[in-house]
Amino acid sequence: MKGLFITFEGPEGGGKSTHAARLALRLRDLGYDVVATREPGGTPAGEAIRNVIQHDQRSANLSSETETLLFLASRAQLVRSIILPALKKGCCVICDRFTDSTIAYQGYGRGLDIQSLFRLNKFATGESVPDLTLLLDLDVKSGFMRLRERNRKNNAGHDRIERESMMFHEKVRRGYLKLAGKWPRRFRIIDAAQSMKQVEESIWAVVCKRLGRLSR
Ligand code: Z5A
Repeated sequence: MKGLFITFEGPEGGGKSTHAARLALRLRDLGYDVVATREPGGTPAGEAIRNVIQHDQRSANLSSETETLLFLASRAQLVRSIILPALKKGCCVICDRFTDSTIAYQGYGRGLDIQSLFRLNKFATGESVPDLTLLLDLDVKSGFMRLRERNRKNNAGHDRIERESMMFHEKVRRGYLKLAGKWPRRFRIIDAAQSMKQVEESIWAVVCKRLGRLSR
């Protein structure tokens, strides 16, 4: 594939959305063709699924298996209609969450069988794997403090998964760190407790090393 596929991952409030957007801007300023997207969502069907998972009252009692399949349905559509076509054209694709979220949240967090989730991820993505995964790592308490502050400013509440226990989110964070240990070439851990500027520069330093094959 000609393009470059970068994913942002990590526990709540680490700054994924903020830094995915900043990275996209910075690359576009240099003339790179960038497609920025997110999970769940990124397509009309995916955004509808996002709403069902996060905010629809009827999803209050979703089983973990149902929740997993909804995330995978959103992903399957996103890969085929946005990610693969953009990579084939030689774009840089930046995705806010991807396959590792399913392993961290539904696997390590909810306790579903991790090998089955790897197989389901393969089915959903046709085996497209990110070239680089930036894990914005932050302790759970600090992440939730940031989210509370953001939600207060936006007058928003916590969504269904954000309302899970601290223990759940601790398991998710540990799960991510295990994944980063398993694929050290693909993952880069970014200390998200640093200032906004320091995080941005840490990300930039990592990304610059991977831009070689991308044309402007
Ligand atoms: N999920 C899943 O379970 N399984 C899956 O397969 C997939 C997803 C794909 C998606 O939620 C939920 O779906 C997510 C996982 C689950 N669940 N939870 N809980 P989402 O898309 O709505 O949100 P998120 O992906 O979890 O991101 P977030 O919690 O909204 O946070 P963030 O994107 O990492 O952070 P942010 O919005 O960029 O920053 C948060 C605030 O902190 C904001 O006010 C920033 O200005 C501030 N910030 C950011 N960086 C800094 C620094 N360095 N210093 C100070 N303040 C900062």
